[in-house]
Amino acid sequence: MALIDEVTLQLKAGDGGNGVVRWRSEKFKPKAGPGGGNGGRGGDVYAEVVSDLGYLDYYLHKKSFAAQAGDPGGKLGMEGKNGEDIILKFPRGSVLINKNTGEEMSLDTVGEKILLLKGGQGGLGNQHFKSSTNTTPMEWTPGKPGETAEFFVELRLFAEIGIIGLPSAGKSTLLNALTNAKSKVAAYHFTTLDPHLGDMHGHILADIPGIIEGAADGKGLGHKFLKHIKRTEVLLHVISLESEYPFEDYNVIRNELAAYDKTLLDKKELILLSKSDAAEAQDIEKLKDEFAFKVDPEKIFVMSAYDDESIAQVKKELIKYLENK
Ligand SMILES: Nc1nc2c(ncn2[C@@H]2O[C@H](COP(=O)(O)OP(=O)(O)O)[C@@H](O)[C@H]2O)c(=O)[nH]1
Ligand SMILES: [Mg+2]
Repeated sequence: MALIDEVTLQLKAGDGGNGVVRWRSEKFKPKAGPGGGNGGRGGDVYAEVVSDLGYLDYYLHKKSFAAQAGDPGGKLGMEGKNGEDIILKFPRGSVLINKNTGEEMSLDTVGEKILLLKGGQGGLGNQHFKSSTNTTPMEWTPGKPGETAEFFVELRLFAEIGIIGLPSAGKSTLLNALTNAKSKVAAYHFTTLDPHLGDMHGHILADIPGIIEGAADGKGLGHKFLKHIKRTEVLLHVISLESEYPFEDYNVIRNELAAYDKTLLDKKELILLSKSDAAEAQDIEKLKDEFAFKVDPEKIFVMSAYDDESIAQVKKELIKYLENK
């Protein structure tokens, strides 16, 4: 599932129906009195917050939506039917900006419904204008137009953990192992063109691909992804034990973070040494000791995607860490 993280939508609430001029009729008296009804109200446009983080995909092809207009008034004083509302769904974590008014709304609570645009009032029919001095009113008013606006929607990832590391370190594999996500895994670089999210018992993890040497200067797709990291609380740095120089790999990524934004280095940092099946136990211990100069030992994890027990262990430790931090 590719995650679409921003979209611009053209939205319109329904116009109010027009008021009308109608006459009640009696025998031999065609204009027995005014009977033109008021127009119906136009439908409103609402946003509803859903938990499906991939929901912005829905707006990939259709970007303009309009609520129904109100019907014109009827005869015998009948009011026109109101237009139907439309409800557009957006994932939790979306921020909607009404580009006409500048108003910004954060959609944070699943199930919440927010009014985006109000439908127009219906116009008045000639019956409304009847009075003792005006028994055959010809007046009517048109319905008011529904509000219309362009909305910029941005999904701000509320991932608690951003998974970072060099290409092929095993980030996607880790995300898939720990969560319900189905991130593409492959033996070549840049398989992941969008950040992928997964849910680990209520904790959202994001696979942040594309950080390579030079990413902060716009090399590769790095920039696009670095901005996502700003929003995550904890960085889980994946380092492959297959690598000849794991410590250098670590520094390459740390340097890119710093070059992009120094404050990224202040984020809570966890280290995961991946592909433990590809290394000797004593080498792993040695490396752990080296990393212990940088990070608390209890924040260094070791895992092999081929070892279910190590996956379960990492999952348990991560959840414990997240719940106590
Ligand atoms: N031997 C071994 N290979 C792994 C392990 N985890 C991932 N890989 C392989 O490493 C390659 C890159 O993994 P991927 O998850 O796509 O890395 P990413 O680029 O960081 O997302 C793939 O061929 C995976 O099958 C592991 O624990 N052990
Ligand atoms: Mg990947």
